[in-house]
Amino acid sequence: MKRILFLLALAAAVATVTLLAVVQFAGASTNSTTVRVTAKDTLKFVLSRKKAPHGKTIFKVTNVGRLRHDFKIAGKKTKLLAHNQTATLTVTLTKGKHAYKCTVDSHAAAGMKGIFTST
Ligand SMILES: [Cu+2]
Repeated sequence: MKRILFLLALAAAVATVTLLAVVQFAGASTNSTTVRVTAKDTLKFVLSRKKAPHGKTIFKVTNVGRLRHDFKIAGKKTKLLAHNQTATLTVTLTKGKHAYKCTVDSHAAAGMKGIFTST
């Protein structure tokens, strides 16, 4: 009887360790991707990458232009950026295509927009 209890305790301990390992592994999969975005007065954005694994995505947006620009994606946007200012925008993106744009005046209509793909 004692032997059976010991085996049950051992099984429970193994199950606990396995569960902890699985939880840790799941935690490791919440990695994020950083995308560098450059806003230019040619009314274009240049992105360091146009796709990334879905999930937490960090856009580091720098305005190298003289005009003011912002960056909007997935319902979130940066503050209005003056020359050489940088802002960080963290969004959680679902699998699929996400439109981004500058919301200043008619910048988007002039070309300051694009599609970011989450895989
Ligand atoms: Cu703009």
